[in-house]
Amino acid sequence: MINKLLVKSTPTPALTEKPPLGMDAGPLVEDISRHFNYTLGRDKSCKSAHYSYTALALAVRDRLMERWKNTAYAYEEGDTKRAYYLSLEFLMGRTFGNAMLNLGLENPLHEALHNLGLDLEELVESEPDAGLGNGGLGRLAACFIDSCATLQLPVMGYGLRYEYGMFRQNIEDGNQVEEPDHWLRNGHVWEIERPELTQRIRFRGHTETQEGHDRIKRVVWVDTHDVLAVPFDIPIPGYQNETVNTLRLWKAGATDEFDLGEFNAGDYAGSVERKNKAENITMVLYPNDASESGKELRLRQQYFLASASLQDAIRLWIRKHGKDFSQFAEKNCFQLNDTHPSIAVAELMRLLLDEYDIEWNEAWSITRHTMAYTNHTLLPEALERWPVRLFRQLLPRLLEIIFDINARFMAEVSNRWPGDFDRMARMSLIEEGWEQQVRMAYLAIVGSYSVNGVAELHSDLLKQGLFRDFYELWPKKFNNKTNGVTPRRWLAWCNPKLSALITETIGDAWITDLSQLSKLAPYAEDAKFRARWQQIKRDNKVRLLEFKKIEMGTNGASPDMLFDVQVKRIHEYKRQLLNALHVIHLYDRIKRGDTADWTPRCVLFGGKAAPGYFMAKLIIKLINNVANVISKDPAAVGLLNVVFVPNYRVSAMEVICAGTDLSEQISTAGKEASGTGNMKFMINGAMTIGTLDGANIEIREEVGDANFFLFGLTAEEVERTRGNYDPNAIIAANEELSRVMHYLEISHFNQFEPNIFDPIIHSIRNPHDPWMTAADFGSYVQAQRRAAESYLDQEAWTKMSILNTAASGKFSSDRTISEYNRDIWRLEPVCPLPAE
Ligand code: 26Q
Repeated sequence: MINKLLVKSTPTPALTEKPPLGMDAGPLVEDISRHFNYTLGRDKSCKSAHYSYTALALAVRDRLMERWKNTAYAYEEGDTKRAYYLSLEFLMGRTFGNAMLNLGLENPLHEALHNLGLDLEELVESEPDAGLGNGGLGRLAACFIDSCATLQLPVMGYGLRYEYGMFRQNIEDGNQVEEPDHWLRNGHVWEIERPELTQRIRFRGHTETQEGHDRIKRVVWVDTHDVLAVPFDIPIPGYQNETVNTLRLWKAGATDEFDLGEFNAGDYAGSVERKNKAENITMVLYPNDASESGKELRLRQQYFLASASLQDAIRLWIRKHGKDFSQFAEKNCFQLNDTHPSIAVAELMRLLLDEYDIEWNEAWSITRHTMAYTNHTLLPEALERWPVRLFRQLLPRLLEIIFDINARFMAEVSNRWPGDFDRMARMSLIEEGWEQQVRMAYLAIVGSYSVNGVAELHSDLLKQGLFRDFYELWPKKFNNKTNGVTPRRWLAWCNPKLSALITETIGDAWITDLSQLSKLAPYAEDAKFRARWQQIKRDNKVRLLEFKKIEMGTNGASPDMLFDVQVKRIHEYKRQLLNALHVIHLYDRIKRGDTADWTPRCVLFGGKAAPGYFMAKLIIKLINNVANVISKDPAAVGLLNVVFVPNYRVSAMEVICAGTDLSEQISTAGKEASGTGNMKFMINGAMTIGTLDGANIEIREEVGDANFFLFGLTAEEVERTRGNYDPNAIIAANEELSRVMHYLEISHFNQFEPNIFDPIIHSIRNPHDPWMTAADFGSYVQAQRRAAESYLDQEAWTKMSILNTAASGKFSSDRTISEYNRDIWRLEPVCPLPAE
């Protein structure tokens, strides 16, 4: 039934043999117009850029197909080990520019579009972002699969094809208003549906023990409510290397049984309802970047992804090796992007035990040698837990397996620490309490052979804190993989002018070996080179101002101002509030006339708040109100410009990071696992103002402390200060902070909205403020002063900018992925046959 869409007749050579497609302007022109006229059926009356874009994208997609197939054949024939990146999020942004760059089609396409009288930029802009992620973790997955393809590693991404991605953010009256992001409305040219690879996913029902013909007792999971998982494949081209990997996204659909059974029984509405319920699973991305507790639909999504992906990987295995799993662990690895897909540990056990008749010890050994887990958070409250009650209802067989895993694990703990019952309770996969909960991080750790953090500090803190007991038990499991970002999107594509200058100066090897950027360092001393570097930054600032104008119609900033930028999800620990307090302080200085040697500044904020996160939304409102008051005050004109850019997203960052002078990385130390925006800014020549948190530490290490504006308590000092933190004393002792608080307390920014910012005032004055905003205000303001003064010496600033880019090589995701491969996956690179 699942396979009814399979084409029965075997493709003939006549069907599959085709001449290679030309990579020059001529054949491109032909194909673009063929797609426009015939595939899409448009004519000269069609005015919408969308169809021109689609025709263009189809012509480029055609040129990926041959390479895509050849890559698949090479993996299949090579029979080498493969890795699968399981993630609930892939924040891909736009695809076209990246495909064009990686295929080496930039020049011929420019020519082709010129001949067709089309404007490339307009077409590029008409592609909607694929916003299938919240922020850092989802964008990291996107950078990683780009690097895997560039390194020619046999890695497939598995994710969900949400109908609605990250919501669109409007700002109304200073408040965030969410709008659904129906990104698939006009079709998605980059995906290929593969109904023939559909998988069946089971939910609910109950388990029974049955005796088979062979007299062996087996657990069966019966009376289930099944849902189909249909894969949609997206090509992931490597950089000019013939490899095209696959991102496989699952869409949920109803099985036919629903319709038939209930329809015939006369329950039409009931059957449609069930169909909806099935399709709901991949309807929408959860817009929280910390866990959303207890939501059944979210658990359904997680299991749906894990089960479909594992069944698919096993299908690939069986096609080649039959049902012999003895080599499975040596040839397969599943990298779990946080705990979100960690139910995969129990699901692989279920498949091996119940579907393939493997006994427990062997199944467990296979599982433990196949799974690897990456942690992305240090906030204990963000560790995923699911109520046992919900698990029992939705996934009864998986709960049994988790209990079995736990029983054996508890025996192991008690063996190692006899009589240490506290430790057993601490380490149990099941948290006791008024409601039992499954601790997903512990399931992931117990079921994996590798556990990694995403920056040195983060990995160390995991070992000392959150996962200490597990580290004592299995020290060798724990490792660090400092994050990185792809230099293709985050320099070559988003900053064409700087890329051209770099290539002219040191050649183009940096595109696949970012450490080459260190060759730029000597040029920091070259005045002519500096002048060109500075001019490019200025051009990029002009481009950013244009973008800002298009997005929000405002003005008032000039490209000569210091562009001071904080764009990321809105979170208390990321301390946008601290930045806002500094802005108020600058405004206060202007009002007091303390503007000698002033550095004109444009402070740009952007980011989305989780729709249910009250404080984050209030911080957005505060920033907008402050921006509004400042923009209306003639005293601030030319000195200070504050903007909140609505609907921050991947394609916005491409413009923003190229035009930034100062990158704000100001989280409370010990809270930001890594950060990756910090790396994008650095690569594009921004200076960082930041705390010793996440990857900031490594950024500073690479660039040297003279080229980094450091401030704030260390992670250790933060923890030591807790318990005797007295923000009110700090405020009283700091005149500048007192004045800032005064502005807030007299409602200067909310004159007609009484008391709305009281919760913010209280949070700053609260001795239990976990983010210790007041503690770092003084040193933050000093660091900002140093930055402002440095900026006045444009020659010195430009030197630092060059040195930042030159020192950013470490932060390529190619380096990160090479380390994942060296230490965790151990895959051989595979070269596909070249397309003719
Ligand atoms: C979990 C359960 C239910 C609903 C939502 C979630 C959920 C979704 C997304 C929990 C967390 C996230 C995202 C986390 C995230 O983006 N973390 C960031 O990961 C980056 C890549 O490693 C780091 O650089 C950042 O420091 C980290 O905050």
